[in-house]
Amino acid sequence: MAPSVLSVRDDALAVLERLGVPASVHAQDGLPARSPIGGEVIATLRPTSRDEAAAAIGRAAEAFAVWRAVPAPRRGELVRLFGEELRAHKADLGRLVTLEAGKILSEGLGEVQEMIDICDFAVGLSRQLHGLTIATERPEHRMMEVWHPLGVCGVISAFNFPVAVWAWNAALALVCGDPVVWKPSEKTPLTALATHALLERALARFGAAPAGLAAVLIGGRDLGEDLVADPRVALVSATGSTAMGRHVAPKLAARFARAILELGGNNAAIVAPSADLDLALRAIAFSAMGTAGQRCTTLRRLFVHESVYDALLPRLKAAYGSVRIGDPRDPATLIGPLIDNAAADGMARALDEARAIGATVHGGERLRDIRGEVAAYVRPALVEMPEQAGPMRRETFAPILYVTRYRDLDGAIAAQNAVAAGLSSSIFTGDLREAELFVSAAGSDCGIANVNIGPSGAEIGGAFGGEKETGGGRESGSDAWKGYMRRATNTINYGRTLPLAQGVSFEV
Ligand code: UN1
Repeated sequence: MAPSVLSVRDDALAVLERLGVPASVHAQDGLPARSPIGGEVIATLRPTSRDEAAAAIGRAAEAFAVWRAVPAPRRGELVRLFGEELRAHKADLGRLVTLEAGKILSEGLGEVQEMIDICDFAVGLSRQLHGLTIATERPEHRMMEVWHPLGVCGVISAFNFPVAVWAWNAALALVCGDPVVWKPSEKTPLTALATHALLERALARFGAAPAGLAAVLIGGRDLGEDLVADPRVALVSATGSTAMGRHVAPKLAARFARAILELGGNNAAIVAPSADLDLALRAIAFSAMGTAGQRCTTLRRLFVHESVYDALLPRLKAAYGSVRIGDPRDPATLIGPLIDNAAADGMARALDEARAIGATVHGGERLRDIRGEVAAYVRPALVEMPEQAGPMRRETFAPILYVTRYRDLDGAIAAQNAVAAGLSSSIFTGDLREAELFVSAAGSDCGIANVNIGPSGAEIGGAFGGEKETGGGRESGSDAWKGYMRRATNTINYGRTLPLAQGVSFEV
């Protein structure tokens, strides 16, 4: 389908129809769903009322009583069918991600691939929700732990990964026996509805799932607040800003609900003297400029050893000056629009602040000739900083890469760790000692620490998340599934005596 033939709106409406999103979502006055490509309204959606949200949570709680008793491998079958739907509709859903979130086509498709991958992972996991058998100190006893479904899982997701991050949570939650109630970003409701429509197809093919097992709430912040406050929601997995996490975490803690928080990142890379500069250049370009700098894992700070600074910087500047920016539907484009004007304004403010403390800014200008005032296209900014200070110390959700020189690696690692967030990090080096130091306990303090690849683009097989103000939650691979289940320790006495632990004697 040639991008020039259809308007963004017609393109999106055709995709929505093919994906089976019911026409009833289109309302006269309601929430506008906009495309960042040209700022146009694609559809107007009827928001979910708070009563409807409460009812959806109630249905999910009822579904839990049924779903938790379905054998886990059977639950995996539902996720397998959902993965099949995603495979069959990858092109359409990927395109909708491009149209609604502004990602370039290959990243839109990549997002759906990430959903497929987590479904595959979860299907395998559905036969591996293992507990331990533990040596007991008492004769004729056996001690073991069992993992049980936890309850209704609320998912609050952000615009930048409008569907993949939900899938990381939902695929695991569903095999773990938990219903899922989803509050997507109000900036990306259409991809959420399309994903939900595909899940409904899988549910119909599965046949035996309880009604209310999965729901999507379309609307603003109040619906997220309701998920956080509702005692029937056992776990809330929330992705977004640290400010959002600071608001949500105490509310969940107050009712002892579980939280999985994936908040801000201020991710760094270190380029050491022995780095392969060709490789580092490509990794930096993708990590810092890809997705228009709007990934949680985007590279935002670069520490370059003084011996290679003058070799690397001109090449980086050339890459920043020549990267193709424009309509993300054009296969030649590498950088699409920012999500909205507010994002472009935030970027401009951060660059002004950097200039005021002596930085040299390359690029970073608003490109008003691409789609005028409504769409927010910018040239990514490469900012040479005299030292780590000012806006370099915080996350601005835009393509800004702050660069500074370093002399010794310990100092660079300390500087890397000296910010509030702790999501992702990397080092480019050919020196084994440097690489090992970086990934050691004395090295990067982030949840993700890479060697010779950039900080963004994590695979689903690893646990995803970070420390400090990133929130400490883990999603996706490894044993992140344990966050969606409750652990019971069982001790079973198959003898005829009652030995007490710790040698206590209590004869009555
Ligand atoms: C996010 O930016 O919210 O590592 C998630 C990555 C992706 C996920 C990012 N797999 O960049």
